[in-house]
Amino acid sequence: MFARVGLYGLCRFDACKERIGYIMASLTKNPNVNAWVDEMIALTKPDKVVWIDGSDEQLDALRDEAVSTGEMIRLNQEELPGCLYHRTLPNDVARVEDRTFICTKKKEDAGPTNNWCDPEEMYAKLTPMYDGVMKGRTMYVIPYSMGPIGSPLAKVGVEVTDSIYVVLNMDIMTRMGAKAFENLGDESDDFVRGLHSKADVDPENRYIVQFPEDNAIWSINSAYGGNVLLGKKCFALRIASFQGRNEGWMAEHMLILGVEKPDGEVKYITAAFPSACGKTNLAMLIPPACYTEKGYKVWTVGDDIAWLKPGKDGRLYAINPENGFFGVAPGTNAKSNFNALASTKKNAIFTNVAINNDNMTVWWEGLDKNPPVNATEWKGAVVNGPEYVAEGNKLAHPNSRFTAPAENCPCISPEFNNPEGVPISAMIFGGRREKTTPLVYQAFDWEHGTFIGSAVSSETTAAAAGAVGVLRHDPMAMKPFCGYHMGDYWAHWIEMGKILGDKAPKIFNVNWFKKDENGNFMWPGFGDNMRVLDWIIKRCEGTVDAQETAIGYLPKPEDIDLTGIEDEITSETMNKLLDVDKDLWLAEVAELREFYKQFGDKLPAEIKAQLDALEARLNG
Ligand code: OXD
Ligand code: MN
Repeated sequence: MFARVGLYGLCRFDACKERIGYIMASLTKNPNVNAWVDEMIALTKPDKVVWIDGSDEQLDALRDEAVSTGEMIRLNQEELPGCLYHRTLPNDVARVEDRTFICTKKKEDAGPTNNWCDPEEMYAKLTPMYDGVMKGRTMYVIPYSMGPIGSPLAKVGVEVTDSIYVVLNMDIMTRMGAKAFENLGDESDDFVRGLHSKADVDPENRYIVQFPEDNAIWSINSAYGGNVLLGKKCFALRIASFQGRNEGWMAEHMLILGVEKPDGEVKYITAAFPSACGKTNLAMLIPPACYTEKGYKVWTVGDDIAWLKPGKDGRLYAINPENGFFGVAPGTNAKSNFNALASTKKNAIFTNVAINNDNMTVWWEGLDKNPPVNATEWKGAVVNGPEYVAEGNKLAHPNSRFTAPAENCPCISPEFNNPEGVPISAMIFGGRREKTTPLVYQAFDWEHGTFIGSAVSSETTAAAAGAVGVLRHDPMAMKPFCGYHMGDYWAHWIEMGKILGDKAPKIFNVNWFKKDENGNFMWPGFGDNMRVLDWIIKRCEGTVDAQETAIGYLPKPEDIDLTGIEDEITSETMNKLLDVDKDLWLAEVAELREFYKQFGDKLPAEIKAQLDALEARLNG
């Protein structure tokens, strides 16, 4: 069934050699990889080990196996060719921040925003849990590259897992298979070691643990994407942010998009918003007619993660380390995000959405107004969709997901695979804020922009377990993802600004979610966000003026192009969207002062000075 099956000659553990009947031969001569995989085999004791070479033949066999065991369901192959469905346990539907740890030797290196445990203690706690956990199961050894193969910014990981779902998702989300070892070579030890077992999917013993000093990730008792696709949050953000600090680059929770102007020039922008605040939508935006008619176009480079490094010309360049999108399904429709929906039409995996049993297609809240009558809801019960919804139930879990190959995306950037990345002109921060934060404003300079990033807060969503709608601080949208002390992270940002000097991208803050006194959103969002991007680009080019306020540079109302939506956005609404309310901002300053206290001595003096300066300007 598999491409290469044979006796595994490299196993250095006699006990495991005896017990394991057959194992696929290792795909690499790299002794560091082989020694580590041997160690993981000895620990978890799988019945069988399969190295993932990434061939179609092998992946097809795995798909068939997952379908035959019921782990996955094959969807309508005419309407959704190559698409599969998977459902996780109801207790396992989101990232679990309270069970996510950064294990550095010194507690202060993890900082107050991370759960910390001494690495020795954590290894001692987890090792017995992994001991023999793969007995009766197959271990899949997944080599993968984060970033285009051959890119100087790319990095290699190896994940061992007992889940075919993980293998098939990693195939979409990363450059997976033997080719990843080409990047690593036969000697290097520079790869991230990821150990995953779904074990019993026991929430009480669920752990998502990063050991940044060991380049290692251990995840157990979960099968939900954000906890188990170890290339994504665990590696490309938590471990990579730690690596980036040591190596002079940045790993950020940011989308990357290119705006092509009528003259053909493309300006690249990154944006950091907390989970489920519309990064995928902004990354794939379709501009309103008044822009497309002039020849504007938006290209997607990434929707979730950016790795950024100064290039030879001194500018900041970004790659998307991922190869696909792990997007939130509910709310995605032809109007909100045509391109994301189009990306899910082939070779995609759907997790925890609803199934239309009549034609084996998928449905979620916000897809359209017609829930399927003969539906299977996300937990697996067959229900009458319209009645079920009318009773106030959700057919799809609010954090249900699609995993879709980037190459499916109609607006994927021609630079997506460029190993050098794309040069960044602007970086945007934002969150969901009903009040206080205006539609858009620009930082005075990089240091002020770093302060603005450190002050990001947002009303919570369903992407992480816990209450929804509560305001929480989420600096740079990295609170759940920064692999080291947040104060050191801000210092690294300030340091990067010094290196970039006047070539640094300009920094902005946006808020698509401001509400009026009746609780209605004032800004239409989605494609209309192009109007804000346009102002941002003009600011980068120095072709539009701004009003200097206490919080930064704000647009003059007439400089946001409202062609086609003048009726919706009256000048009164625009004034409210751009309002800077002194009292609300002074309350924000007081609240930030409290928030920063936890960082103690590690709060960079520059951030403190920015806060003081903001207060003085507000009072001035
Ligand atoms: C995600 C998240 O899945 O941020 O991207 O939670
Ligand atoms: Mn994310």
